Formats: sequence, structure tokens, C-alpha cells
Amino acid sequence: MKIDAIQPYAKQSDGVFRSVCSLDCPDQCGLLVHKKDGKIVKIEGDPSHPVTQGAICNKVRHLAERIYDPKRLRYPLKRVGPKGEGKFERISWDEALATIAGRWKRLIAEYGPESIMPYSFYGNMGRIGTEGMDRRFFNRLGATELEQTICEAAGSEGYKYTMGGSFGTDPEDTVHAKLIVMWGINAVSTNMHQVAIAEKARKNGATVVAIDVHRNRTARWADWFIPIRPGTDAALALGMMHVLFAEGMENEAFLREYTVGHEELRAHVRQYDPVTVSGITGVPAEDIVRLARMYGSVTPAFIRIGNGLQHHDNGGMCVRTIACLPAITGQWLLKGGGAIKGNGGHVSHNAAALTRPDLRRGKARSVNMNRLGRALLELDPPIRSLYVYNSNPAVVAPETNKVRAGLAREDLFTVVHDLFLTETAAYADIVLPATSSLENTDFYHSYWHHYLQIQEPVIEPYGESKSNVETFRLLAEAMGFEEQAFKDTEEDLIRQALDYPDNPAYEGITLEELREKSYVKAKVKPLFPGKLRTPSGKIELYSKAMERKGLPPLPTYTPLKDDGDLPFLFIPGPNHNFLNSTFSNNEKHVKLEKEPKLFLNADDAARLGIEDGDTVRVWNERGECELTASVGRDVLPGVAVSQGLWADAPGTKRSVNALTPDRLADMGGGAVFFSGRVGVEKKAASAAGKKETAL
Ligand SMILES: Nc1nc2c(c(=O)[nH]1)N[C@H]1C(S)=C(S)[C@@H](COP(=O)(O)OP(=O)(O)OC[C@H]3O[C@@H](n4cnc5c(=O)[nH]c(N)nc54)[C@H](O)[C@@H]3O)O[C@H]1N2
Ligand SMILES: Nc1nc2c(c(=O)[nH]1)N[C@H]1C(S)=C(S)[C@@H](COP(=O)(O)OP(=O)(O)OC[C@H]3O[C@@H](n4cnc5c(=O)[nH]c(N)nc54)[C@H](O)[C@@H]3O)O[C@H]1N2
Ligand code: SF4
Ligand SMILES: [Mo]
Repeated sequence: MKIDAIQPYAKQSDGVFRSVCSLDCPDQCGLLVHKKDGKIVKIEGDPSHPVTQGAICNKVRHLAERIYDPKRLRYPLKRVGPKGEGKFERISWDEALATIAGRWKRLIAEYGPESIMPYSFYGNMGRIGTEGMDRRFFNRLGATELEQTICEAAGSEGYKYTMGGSFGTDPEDTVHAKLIVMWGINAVSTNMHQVAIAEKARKNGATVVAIDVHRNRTARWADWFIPIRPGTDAALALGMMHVLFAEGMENEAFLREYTVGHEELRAHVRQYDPVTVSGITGVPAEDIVRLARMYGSVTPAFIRIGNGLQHHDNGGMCVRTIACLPAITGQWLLKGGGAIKGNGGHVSHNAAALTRPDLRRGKARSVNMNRLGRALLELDPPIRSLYVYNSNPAVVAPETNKVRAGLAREDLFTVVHDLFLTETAAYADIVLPATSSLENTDFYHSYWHHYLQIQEPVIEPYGESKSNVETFRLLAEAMGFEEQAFKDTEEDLIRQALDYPDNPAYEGITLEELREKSYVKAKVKPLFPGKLRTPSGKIELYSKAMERKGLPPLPTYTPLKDDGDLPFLFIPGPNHNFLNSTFSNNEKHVKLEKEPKLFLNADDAARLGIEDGDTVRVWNERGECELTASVGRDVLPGVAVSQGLWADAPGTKRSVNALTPDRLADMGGGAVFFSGRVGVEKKAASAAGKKETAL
């Protein structure tokens, strides 16, 4: 196939163009976009991408249906009905920008710039659109800062205490692993190329173990599925350490050379014997011993630490604890051994050059994004204007009833920049249309593999939509910001991000090379032998930094917080065909996913008189939603699992975050989506024929 490489692609009506998947997914696939008569007709994987090798997920195969969805926003809008109702009228960009700048200037004069707050996440992983011009703008404005904690904050901080930052195994090496543990990750849906690599390893004799609270697609694919009670994984890891030390399977030489605190750890884990750990985790004692022996003897052993298990009250400590395991047996020295929680540290770009913290005069207050509802309802002095981009907090944030009550405040001036009139946008005063990533220039690096990529526009902007970079440039102009920082082009921004002597992995990598080669691997050095970025330079099994913060210095199991007496722990994770709430409003993807389900254990269901296919009401003091029961043995008793961040179609109550707590995790101010309790009751009997239990 001929890949067209003549710029600019967007002006060419026919051809095949290289592209990158912009979604918040570790795989960051290389794509080939086929155009005919100026329109995208097909999206497929690029076989020449060294890691993703031409395979892509079903949801992005159907991405064009989202890009050309008739519901997509074409023009700026202003609200003409009550907040939340979704009644809007077309306005021009000039009017939109003048309205926003006028309102913000008045707010700044009267209440100061901290009365304005951005709210954003990674609806698009392009770095200059999510951590570039936008940050410059809000720094210069002096806005309230947003702590971006909704995704992996707790686990990343926990991992950092042990390993010094987001540094793990090169996933390409994991093909050499002989034991692969998928721990709290639904990789078949959320990291499919780790599964593809594991499949190759399996052909060479590797065993795959999945540890999860749900027999999901990944658990079904694994050789051995270990169901565990939610929030107890740290105890399981400590139980494994107990057996490893007790049976002399530790690697003494590695521990001495590369870790601190192994003697303290050895003494500390004596209390976590298999029987005690079984009582906590629900994993039979003999399985704990079997798993530990397997981990101690089948090498290289690789652990893929997921994001799910850190969305708990104790999520930071849980990840910190699991991250200690590879050190006990010295897996880090073996090709393919070790662990990945995230690999973002290896490929980090020059963030200061992009975000320009120097443009901010003085320090502003900050708000944890997991507490948006509280911030809008309770903060004093109040947030008087909210600017939302790359995110859909009315659906994805914890305690959405509080978030929506905050968004409904009449005196709150809300601007939403998105491709669609999302549930959040329905509350906006002004809605701005956003380009899709295929209409933009941006720079990408994955938080799993080690490749850098750039995206050049493949199609023209849809209607009057604009990229984040361009929108913030225009907002800066409307606000009268004259710094050169707001005149930089996309190319300038990418060059500034790449120019980063602090990260030797970027040495010699230029925009021209990225353009020419499409996929450039960062020059990442192996972690060992070497010095980590922990205070001691070693793996910290004992952490003085944690001690100073009042946290247990050794890995420890701490139970979830008390969340009331309702019978079920509720685990509302992502699903296969959406990407968080993205695609939940696109017909094709909704059809693929069918309906939102609640997985219940058959014994619980029998006690409650619930049958497979029944509509159930799920509730707690925070809210309620209605889902379809899937009854079986896929979850342990006392656990209720749902999948997907569904849009609230008229007449439905599908928004699972109505139920999730806005408490903060033990570390990093992380979200605790999975540590809430709910009650479940039958609402309506199963409609005839509604019997399928497929995932
Ligand atoms: N298809 C698809 N892919 C995605 C996403 C999506 O929405 N859809 N989202 C993207 C994003 S932003 C992220 S952060 C990642 C998230 O993807 P993952 O890292 O896979 O994390 P989750 O899917 O949140 O949770 C993973 C698993 O953790 C399990 N789990 C929950 N609590 C516990 C526990 O206490 N112990 C154990 N052992 N397991 C537990 C859940 O049952 C779930 O199967 O995926 C990315 N990729
Ligand atoms: N119950 C529960 N809740 C969760 C999770 C869970 O597992 N369970 N997962 C959490 C996690 S890990 C995450 S990361 C968050 C994710 O939450 P969000 O970051 O809000 O992710 P999305 O729901 O995908 O929404 C992204 C929005 O950005 C828009 N967008 C895409 N590209 C652009 C662009 O270039 N410019 C602009 N302006 N907008 C754009 C999309 O159209 C979409 O509406 O959700 C969290 N919420
Ligand atoms: S969502 Fe993930 S798996 Fe799907 S195409 Fe994008 S990067 Fe690849
Ligand atoms: Mo995430």
C-alpha cells in the first residue's frame, strides 16, 4: 500500500495517511487513515508501528462514525434555555470570544483571577493541546489551578515511593517473560497490545495469571484467574512476600545491591501468613502459596499493574506494595521481568517549556478535580467561571449529582469546548466546537510504550471547529495577552517540548525526524544497573519519605474506609467499546455495547429475588441508577460490578458516578471510584428473550 507523505494531508482528497490514536489509552496505536473524495472512508492499524503492528481496537476502527456523527458541533453556541436542558442558539466565534473575554475581565476586576477555573483531562492525549497553550493561558490569567487526579494519581504516587517515578519495563521486552501477571487491569479491553505481546510469550511457554474482582474478558483469557475481594490486593502481595522469604526464594544479592529496607521488610511480612491473608482477600491459602511459588520460580516474571486496583481508598499503598514484588526476586535484571504501572517518566517532555509556569504571577489556590461538586458548591470565595475542555465531568467525575448541582448554579459562567454537546456542555453558557485529533497538529507519547509520534491534520476542521491550541491563542488575544508565548505556532510548541536536555531519552530527536520516520523510539536506558530517582537512588522497600508524611514506611495492608452498611461494594469500571464517556453518545458504539449491566453473584441475586436480565435499581445516599442484572459467578458475593460510563439517554438513569464517593485516596489526592457501597433491588422483571449474559 502506498502511504502518502506529501504535506499537507488535509488538502489531499484521496490517499492513505499516517496518524496516531489520540485517545487516553496506553497503546497509542499507529493508524492509517484512508480518504476518498475528501472524506475518511476507513481507519486501520499501521502495520509499520513497531509495537501496535497494525492491530487496533474495534472502537477506533469505527472512529469515523464519531468524527462524522451528525450530532457533532459545527458552530459556537450560546445557551437559551435553563442550565442542563440543552437549548442553544448558534453564535459566531467573534461573539463567543467577546462574551467570554468580557465576562472574565469583569470577574477578574471584581473578584480576582482565582474566580475562574479550568477543568480538563485527556480526551485527547496530544501534548500541546492538553499541556501547552492551555496551561500558558491559565498561568497568565492567574486562574485557580486544577489538580489532575482523576485517573492514576494515587497509584503513580505509590509506585513513585518504591521506584522513583513512572519507570517500568519496556513492554516490547515482555515477550520474553515466562510469567505474566495482569493485576487489576482489564487489558483485553484497555491495553490490547500488552495482551498481543503476552500471547506471543504464551506461545513460548509463558503462563498468564489475572487477579481481579471480576471474571472479565481478561480473566477469561488468562490461564489462571484469581478472584479477590476489592481493595485487598496489598494483603495478597504481602502474603506472597511472606512465602517468598519463608521459603528462601528471595534474591539476596539483588536486595543488597539495589534496595533499601529488605531486612525490615522480611521481618514485617512475617505477620502476613497465608491463612491471615486468605481471611482478608478471600483467596484460598493454598492459592496464595501456589501463586507465590510460581512467582518465585517462573522467571522472567512481569506484572502489569492496572489502574483499577488503585481507584480505592488504599490505592496508593496497594500499588506501592505490588511494586515491591519484582525487587524481592530480582526480576528487574531479567529482560522482560519487572513491572509496568505506567511508563510516562521514560518519555517525559519539556513540560516547563510547554506550560510556562513563569507566566503566572504569584501562587493561586488549587482544586482537586475529584471534588468538582464540592468546589462549585462550597468553595469560598466561590468559583464564578468554569472552562471545561478534554473532559466530561457531569458523567466521569465522582458524585455527579453534586457536580451537576454545582454546574446548575445560575451565577456560574461556564464555557465548554468539546466535539459534542456532552452532558457537561448542556450546562454551559457558551459552547465552543472542537476539532478532532485528525484535524490537528500535535505531539504524542505513550504512557506504556516508548515511542514518540506527531499528528498532522488529515482532514479539514469540521464546520467552524477549532483546536485547543488555536482556541487558547484566540482567547489570549481577546484578553489582551501580548507575550510571544501566545503567538507560538504548533511547530514551535513541539520543538520546545522536544528540546529537553534533562531527559537524555530525547537526545537528538527532532520534529523533522518525527515527520520523516513517523515512529521514533525514545532512547530509554535500562533501569538497572543504575540509580533510581528515589531519595536513596535504590528501590525503597522502606521509605523514609513516607514515614515523614505520616504514612507507614513499609508496605502495609489498610482496609477500605467505612462507606456505610449497604451490602455491596460497587465497582463501576470502563467498558470495551467506549473510552471513558467518549463513544457513549455514538450510535455505533452504543449498539456494540448493547446496555449497561450490573454483574451480581448468583447467591446474592437469589437472596434478593433478582434474575438475569431484570432491571435493578442501584442506590446509596449519593444517588441511584438503573442497570440490567447479569447474574452468575463472575463476581464474589458482596461485589457488584458495572462497566461503562454511559450517557443518560432520555428516560434512563445510567450514570454510575451518581453513586461513587468523592473521598480522596491515601496518596496523590486520587479518586476512589471503586470504594463505594450500594444497595441493589429488583425494579422490573426481565423482558422476554433478554437472557444473554455475554460480557
Ligand atoms: N476500552 C477501553 N479502554 C480504555 C478505557 C476505557 O474506558 N475503555 N479507559 C482508559 C483509561 S483512562 C484508563 S485509566 C485505563 C484503565 O484501564 P485498567 O488499567 O484496565 O483499569 P480499570 O479498567 O479501571 O480496572 C481494571 C480492573 O480492575 C478491577 N478491579 C477493581 N477493583 C479491584 C481491586 O480492588 N483489586 C483488583 N485486583 N482488581 C480490581 C476491575 O474489575 C477491572 O477489571 O484504560 C484505558 N483504556
Ligand atoms: N465510575 C468511573 N468513573 C471514572 C472512571 C472509572 O473507571 N469509573 N475512570 C476515570 C478515569 S481513569 C479517567 S481518565 C476519567 C476520564 O474522563 P474524561 O477525561 O472526561 O474522558 P472522556 O469521558 O473520554 O471525555 C473526554 C471529552 O473530551 C472531548 N475531547 C476529545 N478531544 C478533544 C479536543 O481535542 N479538544 C477538546 N476541547 N475536547 C476534546 C471528548 O469529546 C469528550 O467529551 O474518567 C474517570 N471516571
Ligand atoms: S483506543 Fe487504544 S487500542 Fe484502540 S486504537 Fe486507540 S490506542 Fe489503539
Ligand atoms: Mo484514566
